[in-house]
Amino acid sequence: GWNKIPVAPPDKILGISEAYTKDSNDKKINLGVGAYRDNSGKPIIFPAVKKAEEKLFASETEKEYTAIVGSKKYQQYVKDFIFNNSGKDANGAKLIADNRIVTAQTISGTGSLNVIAEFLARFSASKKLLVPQPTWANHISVFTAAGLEASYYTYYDTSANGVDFAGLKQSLESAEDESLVLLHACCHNPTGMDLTPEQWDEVLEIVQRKRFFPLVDMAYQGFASGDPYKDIGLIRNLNERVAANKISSYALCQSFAKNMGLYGERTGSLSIVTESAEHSVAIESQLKKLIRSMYSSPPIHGSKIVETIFGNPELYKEWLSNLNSVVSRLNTVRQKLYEKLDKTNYNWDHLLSQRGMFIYTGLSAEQVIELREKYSIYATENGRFSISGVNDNNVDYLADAINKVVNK
Ligand code: PLP
Ligand code: TYF
Repeated sequence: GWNKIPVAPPDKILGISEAYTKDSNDKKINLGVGAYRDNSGKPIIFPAVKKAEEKLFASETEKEYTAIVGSKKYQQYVKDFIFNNSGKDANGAKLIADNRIVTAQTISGTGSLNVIAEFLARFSASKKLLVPQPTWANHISVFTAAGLEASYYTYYDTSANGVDFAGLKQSLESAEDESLVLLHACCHNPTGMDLTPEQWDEVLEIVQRKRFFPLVDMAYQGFASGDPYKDIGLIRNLNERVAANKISSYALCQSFAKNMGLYGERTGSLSIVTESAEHSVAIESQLKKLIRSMYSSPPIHGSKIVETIFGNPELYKEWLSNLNSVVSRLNTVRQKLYEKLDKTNYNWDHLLSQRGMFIYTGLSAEQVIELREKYSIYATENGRFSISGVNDNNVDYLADAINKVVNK
């Protein structure tokens, strides 16, 4: 009977928001979930998105289902955006022209990860997936639910607050050939620490030699540099290797949640770069079969916003500028917090090398709990702080609390 169902623990990230909501302290700060807040602490709608919605409201005459893999228009815009780098990636452009990229609109990034996980569980010879230590906790949940076996490769050195590149290479070298390997395209979640282009090149040499299947997760395109086209170095490098027949195929899970602020619209994509146009036909047919039984077809409002923005040069420019402002504020806040932190007993330099929505403080779980219990500052116990929750009104309170907890 149902009375035997155990209570599942709350999600580690979303559980933080629930606890925050219940706190009555008016100084409380939510640094849990990675969702953008402006300088007054409020969520925003990108002005370009609002304008696209106005256009849609005026012109839409139906709410029919879209195709199982989304509209052709959406797929083309996404392919051009990511793989052709809007005309600047000749290798990617050729892959598109040769019908070697299958793209499906998915239920945001998480939905994309689910579809590829189910696909790999059915069709990949290897079920072994290597993920960075640490990674987004939901990666493990999604992949293991689909029946893949996730194991960690070294990524971060917590004592040095930086990437452990020697350890990373060594652990990839010692993994089984032909494994699946998850790579964060930029703004690694939770650490905010990315590899340099030279380091990516070394990693892809190993990936290539060991015939790993790269699975790229790109949830923060644009948040590393402020320009989405500058954040796809990994993809350009992969395309170059695919064009040279050194890597045969790879997959990319992408999301417009953060870089267009479409969070709840659940708008993203899955792309599989294939070995040939014939493979593409078979792979797309299998994706359709999978998606049909999972959720039949994706939601249309978010993808129409994307189509409207990409199809209108003015809105498109405005979107890029909206995104740039968001990223600038995050960088300003990062800098301000850094300046207010006491460096006598703790070196905070790593904050300045981290990019994206998070700072990975290096604080212990005990220190995070103390911040929560004494100061009503909410963050996940791995010491990841979502810095969009920081603003001019609370940065002093936050820095002061951290200084007290660190120096006690
Ligand atoms: N992957 C990573 C690393 C993320 O941090 C997120 C969201 O925070 C996602 C994927 C997917 O997010 P969404 O499903 O909202 O697109
Ligand atoms: O903060 C994070 O890392 C994410 C954010 O449906 C998130 O977990 C929240 C809800 C969701 C997808 C991602």
